[in-house]
Amino acid sequence: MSVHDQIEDARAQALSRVENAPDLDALVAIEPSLFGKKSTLGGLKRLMGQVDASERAAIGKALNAAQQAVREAFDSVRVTLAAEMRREQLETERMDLTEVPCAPNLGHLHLISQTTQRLEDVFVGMGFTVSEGPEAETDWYNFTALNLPSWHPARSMWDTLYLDLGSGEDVLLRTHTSPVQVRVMEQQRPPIYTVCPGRVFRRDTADASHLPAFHQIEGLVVDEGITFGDLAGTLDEFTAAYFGESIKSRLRPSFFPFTEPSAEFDITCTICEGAGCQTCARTGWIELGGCGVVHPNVLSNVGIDPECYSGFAFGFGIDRLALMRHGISDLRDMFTNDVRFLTQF
Ligand code: FA5
Repeated sequence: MSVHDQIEDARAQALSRVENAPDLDALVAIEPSLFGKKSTLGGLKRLMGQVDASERAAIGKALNAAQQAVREAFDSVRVTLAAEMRREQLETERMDLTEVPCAPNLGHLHLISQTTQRLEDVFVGMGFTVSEGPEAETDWYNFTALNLPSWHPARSMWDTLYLDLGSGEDVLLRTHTSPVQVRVMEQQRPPIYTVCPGRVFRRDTADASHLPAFHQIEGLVVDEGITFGDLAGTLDEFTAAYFGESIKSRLRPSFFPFTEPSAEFDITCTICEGAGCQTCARTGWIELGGCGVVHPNVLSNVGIDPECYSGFAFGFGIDRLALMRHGISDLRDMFTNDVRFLTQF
């Protein structure tokens, strides 16, 4: 075959490969084999040295023309394939912004809010109302009115965070929900049956069962002839309604300046089922709250006659209630905001 025929053949083959490239990626992949040194036309160029000198100019011209024709075809096909690819992309990746996806990834109430609502439901079902009070409190409501005058050593039971407001250490972040009791009794006369949920603050180091900012629900009953037996019965009812019949609870003698007698309310640790673990400090029990018969001094401080009325009060940790109900082993998990944890509830 003459050199001219070989050039023509190589040109036709190259053009055919260009025109039959199925997409842009395939076209770009064959580029080196069309124009590189190892391409057929490149190989023919290397034969130029062996061609008769009289023919060299004509063959060189034919080779250049063939290469140029292949390059022009290549560039034109590349533009067409790129436009095609862009059109396909626009078609497949098109977003219809006029339509809202049918299952948007909605958030939901935090476990603590859900728990608070459930607790409120349980107590409302038992005839209680729901009351609220401020998180920044005065010394009077958080301590003094609760039978804890400034010199009382039991103030050290609560590691208090004071706010740089008012005079001296008068304004603080409430250390418990008990100040709401005082506010309710100031505004309402007995009979009082109320629960007061809310956030409280202490200088406590965070661990599996402690947080520096946590939640409590306070309960307060003031009426004629209320006794410790009413308290015990109410807590039994509550435990069965909230945890189910299988969970055991107990009352342990304790001390709170605003109740007399006072008790600590514990339930079987649901993590280890009583065997002892890190969450229950190896005791098998978890302390959920304190309770007792309202001290006569507290009633007198708000102008309720302790000779006519008596009452009981309790204050439970909501975070610990949620921990026990859902078998969570570490309170800190609730507030690290890991979506994998939060979406489970
Ligand atoms: C009180 O705060 C009393 N006001 C409770 C009370 C109310 C007693 C009415 C009598 C009458 P105490 O400091 O024990 O008590 O806290 C009550 C509950 O809050 C604890 O049992 C526990 O469940 C929870 N709690 C206490 N500290 C923390 C903390 N750092 N993190 C999470 N929960 C806590």
